Amino acid sequence: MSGYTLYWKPGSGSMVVEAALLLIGLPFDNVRIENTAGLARPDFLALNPAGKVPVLKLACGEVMAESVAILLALDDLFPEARLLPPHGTPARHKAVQWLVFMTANIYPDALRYYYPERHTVDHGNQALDAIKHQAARDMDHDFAQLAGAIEGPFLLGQRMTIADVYAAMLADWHAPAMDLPEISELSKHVLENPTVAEAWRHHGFGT
Ligand SMILES: N[C@@H](CCC(=O)N[C@@H](CS)C(=O)NCC(=O)O)C(=O)O
Repeated sequence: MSGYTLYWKPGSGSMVVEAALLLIGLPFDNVRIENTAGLARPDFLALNPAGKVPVLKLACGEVMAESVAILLALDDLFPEARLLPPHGTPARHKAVQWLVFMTANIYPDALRYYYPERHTVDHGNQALDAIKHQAARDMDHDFAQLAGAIEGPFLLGQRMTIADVYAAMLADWHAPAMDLPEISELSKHVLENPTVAEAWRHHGFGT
């Protein structure tokens, strides 16, 4: 084994980290966490006090959380896998810009949509529906911006990067995004990659 360990949960954002590890060709151990109770256990909180996946333990023993930070670290460590374009290029800057956009906007919007009760002290149906409604509207707005930046079929044109896998993952959480031709085309091309498709299936996406 390479000494890498991925802590993951089905249906979660750990999918993109698993896809990155597979694209690099790096063997890794899996620690599957079933539910929120598993994320709240002291041994997991010792790894990530936020109680969230993905978490990746690196070979040197370093433990990382935050999906985009993990992807950037993997790209630094394994540049030959070309998860992202080379440092110092406009293409890389664009990919990183949109990765940050997605993790800072679409990902939290999706969490608000799926877990509205975590975002209000009022757990009445009306309050929860209002949160979900606004989160869905925000995702529509965010995906429209992302779609406008896609060169086609991938964000940067002909070559897939890990930013495309990230976008496809988030689009799977928000079905209306697929009404945008740029997003549905990107997702279709991402899933044509058998390595990404393996992580997708393993995480129970698209079911
Ligand atoms: N900003 C974090 C968000 C991670 C996150 O919120 N992960 C979710 C799963 S998609 C989680 O673990 N939530 C805790 C829970 O389900 O209780 C990242 O990009 O890694």
